[in-house]
Amino acid sequence: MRTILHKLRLSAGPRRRKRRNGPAVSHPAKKRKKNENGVHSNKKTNKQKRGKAVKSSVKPRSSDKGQGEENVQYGVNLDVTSYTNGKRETHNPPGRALPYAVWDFYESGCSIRMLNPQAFSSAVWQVLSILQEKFGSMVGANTYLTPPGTQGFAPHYDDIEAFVVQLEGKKHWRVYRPRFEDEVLPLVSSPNFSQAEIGQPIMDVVLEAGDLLYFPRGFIHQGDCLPDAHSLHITVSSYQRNSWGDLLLKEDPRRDKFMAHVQGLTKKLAHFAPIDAAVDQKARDFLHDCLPPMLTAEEQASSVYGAPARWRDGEALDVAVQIKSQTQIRLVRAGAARLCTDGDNVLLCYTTENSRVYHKEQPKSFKIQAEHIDAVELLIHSYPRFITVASLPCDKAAAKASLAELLFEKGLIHTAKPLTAE
Ligand SMILES: O=C(O)CCC(=O)C(=O)O
Ligand SMILES: [Mn+2]
Repeated sequence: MRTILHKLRLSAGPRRRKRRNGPAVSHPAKKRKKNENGVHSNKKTNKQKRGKAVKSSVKPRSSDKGQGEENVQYGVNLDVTSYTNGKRETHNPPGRALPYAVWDFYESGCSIRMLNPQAFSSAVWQVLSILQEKFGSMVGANTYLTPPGTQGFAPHYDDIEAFVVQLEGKKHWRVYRPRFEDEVLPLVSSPNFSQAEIGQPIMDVVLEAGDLLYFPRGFIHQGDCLPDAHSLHITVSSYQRNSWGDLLLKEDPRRDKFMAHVQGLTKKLAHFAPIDAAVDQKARDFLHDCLPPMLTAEEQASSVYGAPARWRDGEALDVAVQIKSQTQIRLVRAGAARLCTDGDNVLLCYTTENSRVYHKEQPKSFKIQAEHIDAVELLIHSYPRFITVASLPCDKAAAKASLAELLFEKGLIHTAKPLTAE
């Protein structure tokens, strides 16, 4: 990595080596997996799995400078790619990538992708290790070096959250929305797409050194170099295979047991979580927000507002309206009242005394005696049916009558027929 960067800086203009026409095709393209864009993988290569791993190259900062010390292997640490006339090719020869040959590829118009720069640069290692701690997920990186006027990769999406930082030169980026629902936040990277498959970009920008571009996994992207500038960028990747879906996909014999346990706990949670209290609070807020019910003329006439009580000659007349045990009653409206618990008390919260001006009145409620609770519940659930006072489930007839009178006075119930004075 150091070697390449170093040389690039020294030779900012085109190199004077004999150039091939177009991308280097003299090396046989290595056979690749179809989906080769998921290159931020934390998976081991087959070579590493076999134990013939690339020599561990994480070294102290001072040794980053050592030229030619790192064993950079094609296909493991570095890819040589091109995308010309809609054709994406990889030109990795077998074996070790030596600067001389890599620069020759670059001069021929190929892009150079370094797959794990953190293993070669302590600066990258440091940044990634800090991000890894902050994100709480694996963080990886690739660097991409692209010659002027070329493109090294076909449009594709990756399976990682991508933070593209432009390090040198410029790159023209086009970013596209996920095309289908099942490509939103995908679990795996895409194959290469043709230009016809991807639609119109939602972002078309040129990044310059120091610029940062973020796109979530699933967003199709392609980057190309303008004729006047090369590009070097690093893509920092995070949250690869880190979703709940990935957790559920883990195959482990203990998974079923674990899932059963989680389900059991989730059910128990409903018992312990103060869901009822939360719903009560929400409902009380709503009852306070409500307009008072607007009664029809008949409803008015059969409610406290139409009761015959009046004042004459210094005396209240017809106060004792006759609610009898056979009087049929119902709430004035569904939703005009709700039983809510408040510590040890049960309150009836109601809307009938609300103002037509928002929150002009305080929330209205009153305490319901234990002997009345079931009866209020029945009234609420019976709406729109009328029920007789006698059918209220209170132990004593007096309790039935006192509840009916209380609710009538508050304007919460009305009778099937207007009441008359005794
Ligand atoms: O630079 C390019 O051509 C593509 C880079 C890319 O796909 C990436 O950074 O994820
Ligand atoms: Mn990509």
